[in-house]
Amino acid sequence: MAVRQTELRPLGKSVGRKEDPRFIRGKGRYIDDIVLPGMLYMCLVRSPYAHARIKSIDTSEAMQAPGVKLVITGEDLAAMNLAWMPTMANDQQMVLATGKVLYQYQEVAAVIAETREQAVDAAQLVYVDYEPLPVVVDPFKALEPDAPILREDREQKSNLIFHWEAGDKEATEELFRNAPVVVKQDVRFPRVHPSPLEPCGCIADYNTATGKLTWYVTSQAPHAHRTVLSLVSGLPEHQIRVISPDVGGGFGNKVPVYPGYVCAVVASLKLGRPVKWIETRTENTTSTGFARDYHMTAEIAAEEDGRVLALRVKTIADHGAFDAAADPSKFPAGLFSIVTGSYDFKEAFVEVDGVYTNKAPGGVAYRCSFRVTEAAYLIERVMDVLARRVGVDPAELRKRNFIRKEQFPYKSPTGWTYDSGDYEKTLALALEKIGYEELRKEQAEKRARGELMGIGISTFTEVVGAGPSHTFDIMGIKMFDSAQIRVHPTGKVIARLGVRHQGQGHETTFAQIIAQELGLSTDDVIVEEGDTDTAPYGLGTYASRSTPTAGGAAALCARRIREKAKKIAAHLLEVGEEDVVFDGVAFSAKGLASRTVTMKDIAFAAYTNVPEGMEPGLEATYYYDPPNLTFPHGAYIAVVDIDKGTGAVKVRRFLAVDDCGTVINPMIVEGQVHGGLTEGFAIAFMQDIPFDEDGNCLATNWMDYLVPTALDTPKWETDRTVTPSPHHPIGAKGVGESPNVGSPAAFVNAVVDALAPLGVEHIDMPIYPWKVWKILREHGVTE
Ligand code: PCD
Repeated sequence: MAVRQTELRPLGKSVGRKEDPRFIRGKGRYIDDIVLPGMLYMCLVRSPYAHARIKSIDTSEAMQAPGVKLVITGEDLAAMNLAWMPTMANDQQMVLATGKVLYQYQEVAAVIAETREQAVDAAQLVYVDYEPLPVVVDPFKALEPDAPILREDREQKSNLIFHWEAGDKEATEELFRNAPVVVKQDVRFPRVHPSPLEPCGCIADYNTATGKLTWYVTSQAPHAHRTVLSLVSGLPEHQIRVISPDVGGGFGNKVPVYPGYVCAVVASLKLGRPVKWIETRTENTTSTGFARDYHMTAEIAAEEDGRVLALRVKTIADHGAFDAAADPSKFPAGLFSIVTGSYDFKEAFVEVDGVYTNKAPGGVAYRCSFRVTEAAYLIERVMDVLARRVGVDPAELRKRNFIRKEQFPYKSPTGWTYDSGDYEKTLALALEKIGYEELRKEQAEKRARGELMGIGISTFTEVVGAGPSHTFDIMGIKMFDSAQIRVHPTGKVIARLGVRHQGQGHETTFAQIIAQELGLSTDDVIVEEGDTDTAPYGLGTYASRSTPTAGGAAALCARRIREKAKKIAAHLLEVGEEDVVFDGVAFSAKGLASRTVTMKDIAFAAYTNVPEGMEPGLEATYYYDPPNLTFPHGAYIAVVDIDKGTGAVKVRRFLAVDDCGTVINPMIVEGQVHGGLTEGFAIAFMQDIPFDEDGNCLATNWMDYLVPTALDTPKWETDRTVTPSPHHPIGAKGVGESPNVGSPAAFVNAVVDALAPLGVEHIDMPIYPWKVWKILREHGVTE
């Protein structure tokens, strides 16, 4: 049950969400709700081919169509030096195609007209003459010596984008040579899509009189977008104001800068009128930031009893036509090297090869700190393979291999320093709560009767909260975050942060942190994000980084205010500053509890009655550069039953025990977990974006790319343990991604466990009923 917003000391309470009244009543203000006077609409012309030379583009008929103001092609952009733009991963990407197209649905021309319908109609009248080229959709084939080289702009000798390694190769080989047990498994993480309810879109509004561009965009990282736009367009940064209004879901899809954004800006600059561009669902699914698409091979070297020694991983990463993953620049494969997970491996060696193919660009961190999901899925899957090989129960195998709580801060063989954790405790709670022993008994009885029941465990560790800035940057922009707090004379507060929520509830949780530190209630604090003209610089919301970074900034910023408040309190109480105590609600004179002043009294005094020589006012800004990332963990258990006739998997129970350190708002954390589990469930059972060999995308909208409904979704059970982060100002770790990161392995492990009596060791996601049915048929279980 949610508690009232007026309560004091709100940290750790399920305060009702401040944003809900407007979202629930349809009063949110999303990008397409904004209508400006004189606004034009843009529609993009896209390629039907996955790889083709552009022989010519004829825009004359489109230009004559009713309402059309402008048609832009790649050649027009080339004349402005804007045909290509940098991606956030040190690659470059075509804005509008020149010379050739590299994936189906690639942006080829932009048509701007008075109405949306006119723009859509006129786009049909742009005639492009294509000469098809050989298509490569399989990343393994793309690496073969005779494969066509896709990126002619890069002087590449092959389609390899990068080769990246972590860990100690020699030491790992050595342990493998002498290991009593070695298991090996190929594991695919399919290409999936973040699919926010609100697709991408923007309005570019250039004022020819002031020279100022106001860019409304559904963005997870408004400041970073402002800087990138300034660098790409040459417009001075202070003449660009980015406003990210309410965001209808982000999930990593709204981190990159897309070609449509640049075209809308160019159109507004040229026409001096606001230009709106909103994607359709198909445009979103086919051309913006896909995720995953990792082909991984893992080997574990272990003792006979299942104690692990070393891990070796080789991965082919399909990045599509441009490397547009928004990864920190030192990490071409993101934070994938967290792949040793919760286990005390002595050594590990990880390799990733990034590859170009004729698919839309991406590799974005869909509810994932830059490839952490792939890593967690892989290790949790192969730990089960090992358990089966050595004949040890998967829960017991995990316990034998956990990093123990005394080992924190723990240095992993691939170079991470885990801040804190108590894996045994979290798993023990999960096993007890789900009734593991009884479930195993039930399973044995069912197996004896030929029924298929499975139990799957995932005890993952995540790494979230990028910075710190000494290691993390995006395009050279260092990763920290910020908060600015202004206390008004009546004790009411406006706080602005450098991040930008998309439904996570920052208006409530960050108000809770600030209210807690200042002795106020969340009612007294308004949190505002997303306007670069008002908010301090920050890197945005993704990678579960807002709480670890901006959450830390909010606490420390409030403490900065409290320091000044204490001085004013001393003045009001007529005692020395050292004699003032704060109990979370009021300031009082030591030993004189009856003489108190509240933050409200102090706020008023800050503007009317400050001690002599003190600067009036009560506000502060804090840029927080965290000393380390935070490492949340969890123990998830899935219980499934498989229908022998149809191969359908029913998730009977799912328990998620999460540990994200200090919890700011338990209700919001539970909501985050429910949402992420629903996505993990969809990934495990129903989502993939396949291509045919001509590069035609076969899942272009929500009829083919399935999004779970309330009917499909299992009932989620949740619980938690609390192991605070030792370095975070309030001990909190991120949590938003954990359920998406941790759950796919639990589902798949459960299905494989159910099918284990048939000798099944692995099934690749998505686990469609027909895949299971085929296995059952091959084994004569079903007709
Ligand atoms: N929290 C609390 N406590 C703790 C932690 C946390 O309370 N300890 C809470 C906070 O404050 C917020 C939330 O919870 O409110 C979350 O957080 P985080 O974890 O920090 O995170 P962020 O940063 O804020 O966010 C991000 C995430 C991500 S990453 C994603 S995908 C997703 C999630 O978030 N997205 C989304 N979730 C969500 N939700 C919603 N509603 N929507 C969306 O969109 Mo990426 O990378 O971008 O891919």
